[in-house]
Amino acid sequence: MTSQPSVPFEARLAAAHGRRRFLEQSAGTAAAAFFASTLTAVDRVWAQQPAPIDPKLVVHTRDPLNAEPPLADLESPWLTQHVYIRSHGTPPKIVVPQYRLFVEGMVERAVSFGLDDLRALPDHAITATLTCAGNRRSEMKGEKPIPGVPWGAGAVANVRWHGVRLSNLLHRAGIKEGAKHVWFESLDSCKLPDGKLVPFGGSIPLDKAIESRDVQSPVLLAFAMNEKELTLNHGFPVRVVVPGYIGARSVKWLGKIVVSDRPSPNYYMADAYKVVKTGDHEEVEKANPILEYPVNAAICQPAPGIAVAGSTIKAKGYALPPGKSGVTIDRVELSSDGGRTWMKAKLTSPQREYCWTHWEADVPTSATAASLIVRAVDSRGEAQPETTEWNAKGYLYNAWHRVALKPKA
Ligand SMILES: Nc1nc2c(c(=O)[nH]1)N[C@H]1C(S)=C(S)[C@@H](COP(=O)(O)O)O[C@H]1N2
Ligand SMILES: [Mo]
Repeated sequence: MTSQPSVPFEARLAAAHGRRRFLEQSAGTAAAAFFASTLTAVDRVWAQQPAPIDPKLVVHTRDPLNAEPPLADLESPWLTQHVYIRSHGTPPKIVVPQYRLFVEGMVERAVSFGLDDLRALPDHAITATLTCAGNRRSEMKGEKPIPGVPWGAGAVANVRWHGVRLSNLLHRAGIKEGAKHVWFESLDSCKLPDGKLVPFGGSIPLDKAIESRDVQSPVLLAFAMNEKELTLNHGFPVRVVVPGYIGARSVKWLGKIVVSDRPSPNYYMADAYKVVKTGDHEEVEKANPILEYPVNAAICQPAPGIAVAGSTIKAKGYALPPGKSGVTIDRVELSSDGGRTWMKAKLTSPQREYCWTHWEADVPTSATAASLIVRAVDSRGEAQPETTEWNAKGYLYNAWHRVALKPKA
């Protein structure tokens, strides 16, 4: 399992990452010679370049990189073209021929895969929405200011993912009796509050990772998003995609999978990403790690502060069903009178499990209307709540989304 990647594959990678342009600029006439030289040298050069950032994204922090698109860029298309980036540390330097993914722990045989080995496995694609547990944190107001990236409602992306099924690798390794969890460990390096450097990691229950009662697991090891190679910022060369779970469980730059009888002890599983009131050590230790995300919706258009003009206002946005197998968006409702009366929006995209749905509406609006409000209801009849209880880390905010209007003078 140590074959060298072929030249066409290398050329595709170069194109996907804009490396060709970099090489032409920096090496001038030597570019062609550079391309003919060894793959290792080329990849090393690429890996040391700062990863390009989608210019549409609004950057919250540069190091680590955290950025989200303006909401206007999320009202369409269904497959997100401007995908938020949430990184806790520094992306690794990946040298493609040396890359290996290890599978170990409670398995019959520890195995490892090069990138070509992974690509030779049966290909699988899924569409799933990735969303950060901190999405909409900036709206959460309460007891104390909340530290962390002040996300708007743009830390969400619906993506067509291409790769191989996690269960395929697990079955190749053979899962031992008593195994209950699957850990993922990254190749990146993140600085913890105490200054220690650790790789990002987390885990999912084995039930989510393999098929049960003939239902295939949706969990994917992805190489590509929306038909393009993953970029470095999104986890090149391989990332996990766990449909239905908060983004933190979809580990980027995957280096190791460990099968275990307990959840991952990684900081981002055992400490961070929990809903807590005080954040005291004891409370954090007792709380369960967040897995599924809740039902949510946001208005992408109009932008806040728009003046009320006619008798209706055109509104567009997204609605996300909760991350439960088989649950979809049933309806989306809008109100311009503070939630007294509601009208139904038109759903304008597919309604699928693990995927957001787009909606639009012409909302009847009186001259004195001060806000537009949206709420989504899922296929089990559960509605997005009017409020979300404050929590110290600002996670899972899914209260009705409100956009302020400027009433007619
Ligand atoms: N290795 C690694 N994986 C990671 C992270 C990270 O910092 N390092 N961030 C996680 C979080 S919190 C989210 S929301 C998603 C974001 O994925 P994206 O940057 O591709 O949008 O990646 C997850 N996987
Ligand atoms: Mo996240």
